[in-house]
Amino acid sequence: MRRVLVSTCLFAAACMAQVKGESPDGGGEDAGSCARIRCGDGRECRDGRCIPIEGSDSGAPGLDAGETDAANPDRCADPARECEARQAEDCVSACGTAGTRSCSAQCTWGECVAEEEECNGADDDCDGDADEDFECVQREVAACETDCGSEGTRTCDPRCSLGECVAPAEVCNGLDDDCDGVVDDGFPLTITSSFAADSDEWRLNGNAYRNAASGWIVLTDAVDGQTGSLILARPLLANAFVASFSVWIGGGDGADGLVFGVFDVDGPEALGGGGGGMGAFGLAGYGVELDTYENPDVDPNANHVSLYDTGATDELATAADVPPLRCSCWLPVRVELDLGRFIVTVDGEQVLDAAVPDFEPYEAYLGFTAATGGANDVHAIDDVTITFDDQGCR
Ligand SMILES: [Ca+2]
Ligand SMILES: [Ca+2]
Ligand SMILES: [Ca+2]
Ligand SMILES: [Ca+2]
Repeated sequence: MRRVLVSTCLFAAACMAQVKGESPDGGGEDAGSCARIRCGDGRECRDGRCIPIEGSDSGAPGLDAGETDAANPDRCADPARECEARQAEDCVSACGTAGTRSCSAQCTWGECVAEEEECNGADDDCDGDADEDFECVQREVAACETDCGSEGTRTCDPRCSLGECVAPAEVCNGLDDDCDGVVDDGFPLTITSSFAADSDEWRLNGNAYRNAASGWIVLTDAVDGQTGSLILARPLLANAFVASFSVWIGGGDGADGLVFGVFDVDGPEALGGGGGGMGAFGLAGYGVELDTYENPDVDPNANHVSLYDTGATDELATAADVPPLRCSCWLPVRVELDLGRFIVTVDGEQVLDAAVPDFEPYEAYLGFTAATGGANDVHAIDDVTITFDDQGCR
């Protein structure tokens, strides 16, 4: 009964008086009730206030008795009004961010007000700048100068605080980019050769040739008086490396042996003296010999490994008890150089660990030499891998 009355005489004070059963002249405690305005959708006027109708889902704040009424009764009473006074709602701001708008006293929506700036990489408050109230724009990366003067990068963290200036990776430019105190360092290099095809990476000298059918390098055949070498075509800094390769020695009557050299020479045409010189004699530098012929007064036996000065042929260290070198098989050999210290492994067995006194790294031509004399063997090389930790800019 009450709702029927409200719906048929919405805006008249007299009608409200009917509802409340009081005098239609608007006097007494009824004065200023919500009878003169229309409560919003889902609301009804009760005891002078607009309150939600029971069961309605409208939560919009309403209008107290006497408000808006005086300010603009016509507009707020208009069924086409935009909103209820004091109402507020979410909206999309002019720059597309979330905002809020409030209903004016004239029951029209006010401007959508953007939220305050937050640290989120976006321009929340529509002033054209993102995260301008913070130290930096979230996750933005900016250039900075590192402690060593190179150009680094600095990333704005999730809390809009500037992170550390991070140095870049080292590049070849004559500068210490990564601030480790060394210019143009940290360039590893690996050389891998299977000799399956001709390559300019290595130079063949003397009697050496590539066995094209089999894909390996023959330094000497089992023929007396041969000398051959296989030398990397470019010089590399002999500082620290690991070289692994396979050697094949046999097929003849046993001479003279094979050398892995770190030659301090002018070019890849290096080829030293034959016979007991094993193709390395006279070439400056250091080498590891696999010696298969006992030269009287010089060698301990016909199956030994030595570290020696190839220029002076002085043996610096010798291992006389080593696996058979003339096995007519592919024998794996590993030579590790670490600033003058040579560690040699033959067929999985470490045979030598010796240092060159006062070693200083030098630009070296790495390679292999071998020779025959009055006796001979096939000396062959295959599957070479040489790994350097750091070769600088090359
Ligand atoms: Ca902003
Ligand atoms: Ca922001
Ligand atoms: Ca550096
Ligand atoms: Ca650099």
